[in-house]
Amino acid sequence: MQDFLKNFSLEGKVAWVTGASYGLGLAYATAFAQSGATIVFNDISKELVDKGMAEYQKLGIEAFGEVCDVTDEKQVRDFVAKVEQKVGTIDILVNNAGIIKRIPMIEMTVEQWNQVIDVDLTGPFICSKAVLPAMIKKGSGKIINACSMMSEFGRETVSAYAAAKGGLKMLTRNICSEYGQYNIQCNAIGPGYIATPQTAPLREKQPDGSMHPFDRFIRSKTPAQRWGKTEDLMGLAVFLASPASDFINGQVVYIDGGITAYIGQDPSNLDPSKLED
Ligand code: NAP
Ligand code: GCO
Repeated sequence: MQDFLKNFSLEGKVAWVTGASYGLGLAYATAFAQSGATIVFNDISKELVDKGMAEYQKLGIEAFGEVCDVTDEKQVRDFVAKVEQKVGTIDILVNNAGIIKRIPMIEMTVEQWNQVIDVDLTGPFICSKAVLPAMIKKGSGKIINACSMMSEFGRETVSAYAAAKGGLKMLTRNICSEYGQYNIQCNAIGPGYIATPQTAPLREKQPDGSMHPFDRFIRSKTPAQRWGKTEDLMGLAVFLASPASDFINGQVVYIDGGITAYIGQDPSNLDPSKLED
């Protein structure tokens, strides 16, 4: 029987994770490196790239990292050209870079709306468009998009983010539709609520030391009654980046502790003393 586990290896692959100086991107890149891939990443500022490089060095990972704004097509094209020259053809792209603005829609300016759409939806379009020609030529490739609970659900104050993540679900399906014939798979990771800097404001303790109301709410909606950890998503990222998932295409895989399957319970039923941080 073929050594099945080799299907999960990323040996010899070049993986580009956007916005990967910290948070989920750093976790994905770390998992890829530990599975044999060469890591390439970008972030929006030199300070963040330097921070990311230091993190990767601490982890024993030799990464290629540069400043690149995913909303700027020239910067992205130049970045990809430099990677192809210095590292090699990009086999795996994770469109991880993202922002969120929590503002009631009628108070949100068009500029604020466009900033979120540009990073969270147009950025993945620009980065995918930059790597697809070489993937087509190579006859293989993996694109993994960072979808979200908000690819399926709305909630107050995140109109631009939800619109972007809903659009990203359909971009995932469209890349699958157009390029699946070249042995290119485009899927998405749909995290639930994960403890990263992006969600820190939703978990901050109240002045009296009590739980943030949203923290209690999310735990009441999650069968696991906890926030996700970045480590929780590493296995799925490697799976979707590896040959083991070659016949999966156009899918959003939710990794959310059960939120999307559960109607939730009365938040007042939760005993904070029994909840995992
Ligand atoms: P994060 O902590 O905010 O990290 C996002 C990274 O992307 C940051 O380094 C950020 O830099 C960078 N970035 C922002 N704009 C950029 C641009 N124009 N070009 C290049 N890099 C840019 O986010 P996260 O929590 O790790 O989440 C990563 C992805 O997963 C995001 O797309 C997010 O929407 C999605 N997601 C997160 C969760 C969650 O619960 N955390 C759940 C579902 C989906 P700055 O520090 O300057 O912003
Ligand atoms: C919010 C959160 C969410 C998470 C994630 C959930 O304000 O509701 O930031 O949007 O980041 O996208 O899957």
